[in-house]
Amino acid sequence: MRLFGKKKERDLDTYLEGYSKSNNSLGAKLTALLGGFNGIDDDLLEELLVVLIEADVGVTTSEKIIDMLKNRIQEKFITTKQGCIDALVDVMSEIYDEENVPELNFEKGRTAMIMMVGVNGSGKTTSISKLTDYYLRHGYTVGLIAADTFRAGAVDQLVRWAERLNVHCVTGRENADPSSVLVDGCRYFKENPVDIIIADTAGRLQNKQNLMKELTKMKKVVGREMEGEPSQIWLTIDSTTGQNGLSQAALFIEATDITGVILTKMDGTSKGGIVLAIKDQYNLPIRFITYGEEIEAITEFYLEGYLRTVIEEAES
Ligand SMILES: Nc1nc2c(ncn2[C@@H]2O[C@H](COP(=O)(O)OP(=O)(O)OP(=O)(O)O)[C@@H](O)[C@H]2O)c(=O)[nH]1
Ligand SMILES: [Mg+2]
Repeated sequence: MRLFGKKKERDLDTYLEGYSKSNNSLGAKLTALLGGFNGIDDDLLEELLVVLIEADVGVTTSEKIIDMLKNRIQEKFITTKQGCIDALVDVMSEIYDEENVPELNFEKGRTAMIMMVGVNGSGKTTSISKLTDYYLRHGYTVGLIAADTFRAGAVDQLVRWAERLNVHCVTGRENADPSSVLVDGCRYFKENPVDIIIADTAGRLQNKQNLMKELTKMKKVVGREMEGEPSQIWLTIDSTTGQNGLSQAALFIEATDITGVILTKMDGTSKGGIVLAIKDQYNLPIRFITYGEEIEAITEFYLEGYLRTVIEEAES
């Protein structure tokens, strides 16, 4: 089994603790299917395809996985349940292709910006507070910009978090142009530097043209103030909304240069397979998963942790 490349140095136990709180129904479904294992045949592969589709892997990616698995089984004369699981893990690793995911390169003493985008209620503001806490715990200084000027109460929500976490939050008036708040924020943090600025944005789903126009403008004004920024534009996707949520999120993917995904609400009815669909269909890495409303309920994503939770039960 190709478990796993470059991130071995991390503490896997701490990591898995986060995952164990996340729902694991791709794993549960695999366990159920492989529990009755009596040989590899077309029926098994057909049932496996259904399991993947039901677990939100998406039809295209699921079919690709089954094709790759079939080839591997033939090439390597695989006949056992363990052989089948190992081959499936290999195929899933190949689909996710973690080795080609660029490392995040935040540096202490140099300012970078993460701009958070995503549909209403997908978890942007909550994830920003979790990320702030996470990066503070890792020794970075953090500042916030409340550029969601659209929804009443959105600014207050972020300001309350900023107060709790003792970081500065730049705000604008309700209904102000979000780009002008971003400019104010960039200028404030030029005078009062932090390592990571995280900007909240409005999640309303306009038509694609408007969304594109607004996101393009936001990115441009930030770039004008701080060269090369925002270097990260992260999209929050509510993992409980499955393929439906994914197609809404796709509007944002088409509208701007998303660099990563925060997969939220993994403690809910999420089926987990969406990880593979997002990476395969949009070539976007999952940067973090969140799994609860508490501030600590966030963990950096990496493939080994994910695949272990998917396969561990099936192996036993
Ligand atoms: N169970 C659970 N709930 C979450 C998680 N992340 C966010 N939520 C909840 O989801 C709801 C929406 O989260 P927000 O962070 O306000 O979402 P948003 O994207 O900022 O929404 P808008 O500002 O309306 O665009 C809140 O009730 C959060 O508490 C999570 O990981 N698990
Ligand atoms: Mg919000």
